[in-house]
Amino acid sequence: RPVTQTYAVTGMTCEHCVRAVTDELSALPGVQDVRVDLAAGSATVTSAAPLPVESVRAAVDEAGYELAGGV
Ligand code: 9UX
Repeated sequence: RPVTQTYAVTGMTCEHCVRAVTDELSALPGVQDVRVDLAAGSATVTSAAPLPVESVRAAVDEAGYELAGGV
């Protein structure tokens, strides 16, 4: 069944940042839903199976932001 995980993302300061992170995370294989919370600095990702954290980190990096901590 789907897995939902919330990650801390640093560096987002506007809705364009939110869009960039949302788009990159949405492109990962198996991702079904992405909710990015600008105020909280978080991204909540629902996927068909658990995502490798390095895939999530790479997607956030690609968008121009950083995954905080190891999650
Ligand atoms: Mo505008 Mo959000 O440069 O980084 S996209 S603040």
